Amino acid sequence: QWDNHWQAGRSTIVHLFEWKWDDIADECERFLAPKGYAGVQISPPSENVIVTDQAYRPWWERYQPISYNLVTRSGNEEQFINMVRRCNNVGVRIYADAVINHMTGDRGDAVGTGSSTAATSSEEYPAVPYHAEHFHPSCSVNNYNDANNVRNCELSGLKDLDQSNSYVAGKIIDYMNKLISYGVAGFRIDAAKHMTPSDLKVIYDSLNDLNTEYGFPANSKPFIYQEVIDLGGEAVKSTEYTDLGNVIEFKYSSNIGRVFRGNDKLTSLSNWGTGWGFIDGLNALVFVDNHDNQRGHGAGGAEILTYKVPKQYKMAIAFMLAHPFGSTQVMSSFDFENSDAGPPHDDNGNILSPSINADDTCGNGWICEHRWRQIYNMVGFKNAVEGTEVQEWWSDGNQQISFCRGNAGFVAFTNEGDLRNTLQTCLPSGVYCDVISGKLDNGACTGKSVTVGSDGTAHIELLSSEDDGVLAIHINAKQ
Ligand code: AAO
Repeated sequence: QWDNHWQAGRSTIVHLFEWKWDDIADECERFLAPKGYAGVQISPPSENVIVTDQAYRPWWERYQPISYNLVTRSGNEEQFINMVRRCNNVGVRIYADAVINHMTGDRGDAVGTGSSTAATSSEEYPAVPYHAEHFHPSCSVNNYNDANNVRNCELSGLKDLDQSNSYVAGKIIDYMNKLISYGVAGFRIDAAKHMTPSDLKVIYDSLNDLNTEYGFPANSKPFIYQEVIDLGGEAVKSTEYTDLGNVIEFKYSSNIGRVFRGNDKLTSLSNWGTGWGFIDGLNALVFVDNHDNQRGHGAGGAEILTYKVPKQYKMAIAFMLAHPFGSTQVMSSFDFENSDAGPPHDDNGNILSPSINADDTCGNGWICEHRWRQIYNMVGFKNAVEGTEVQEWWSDGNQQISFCRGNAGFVAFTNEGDLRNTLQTCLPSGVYCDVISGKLDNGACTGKSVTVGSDGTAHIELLSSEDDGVLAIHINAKQ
């Protein structure tokens, strides 16, 4: 449950938030595999309620399941199966967002994306089926100092399933095992904080091994990463869940945002990791932002960096991918102005596909951060330096840092002032292409080149006027 099943030479999960299954399959083949991405987190595949009382269908309707049928705005069961097969065929793993804490909010007589109906006010979900006896009595999550309140009441008014009930656990296990049979590599466990660890253990222990037909070795357990928001000071601790699988370390997201927004010094990153109060890196799934905190949901508030602050955002992502801590995840967004607005869609509410521009970026309202050169090239950096440690940490004592990853890669940052210095890169002598300002194209560098001498040092120049505040070179980008 801790093995993320990334293939050798691959790393990082990209969250293709609200993407359609057919588009994800195309993306695995045409972009993710060639660029070295290891996997995709998909939006919840379970049938959700259709929200009809808003000006548009919000993204968050997908966090209100009405059944475990695989029919959503992203596609149907056949398209799901096809996506997982095609992505696995090119070595890209699929991780499903499992919404198993609750069903819908109180939405009267409701209809789902696969035409299932529910009498939500009386907790009747015939397409599972769940009845009122399968839910906790109604009360609101309103006291994060009380673990019972957090776990046994309703998060945002969402009908709270009782996972200690063996029938409920059985339905959840059947749903997750169906996804495993179709070739998924693991699960994000939504709202894990709102479920009791011992109940989750029963569910996880009943999951099948990964399906060997999709290239997983025999006896492989699904990768589990649990959404437990723990910034400190509350009753529920992330460490209650680390014995069960990985946990999303939200302190990572808020702290990296604070530092790269300039509210702390880059030099303070020298002990990044458990030195910052994070859980152990082997247990942690980390990101700069996710689909909640990029829009003010969840936790982290104004500290969180997003695509809307591109220079600092790319620096924070570059640092995350240059540093060995945690299983890394990259957010891929659609453009939004309103925190409720759903993905780009046509007049009938059908999700639009991203268009792909000549320079690899997306259009049609999709941001596709994972297609930004500075981001996918840092996935390449991470893959090139796999298995090495941070060495030769240098800082100016303030807002400039650099470090090596073994003898395989070197990265430098400035968040204030011009960096002009001769620094140790730890690389064999030669000319390297900076994969941030450009890329190696048929042996020619489209950006800055760095000449490393026989003693491993190089003159590094990174000016505050440049588009990006980071420079990165590695052994696979030698000219
Ligand atoms: C929607 C509507 C609601 C409506 C409901 C039912 O927006 O108005 O009541 O339907 O009809 C998503 C959306 C919700 C949406 C829901 C269902 O975000 O707006 O509700 O779908 O459609 C908590 C949970 C965490 C959760 C997060 C959003 O602990 O699990 O809230 N995230 C997941 C998903 C998310 C999804 C759900 C769960 C539900 O990622 O997309 O919701 O499936 C504190 C706590 C956190 C807590 C936050 C926010 O955070 O620690 O645990 O997250 O509050 O309530 C400082 C503190 C920090 C604190 C924060 C905010 O930063 O340090 O700890 O302040 O107070």
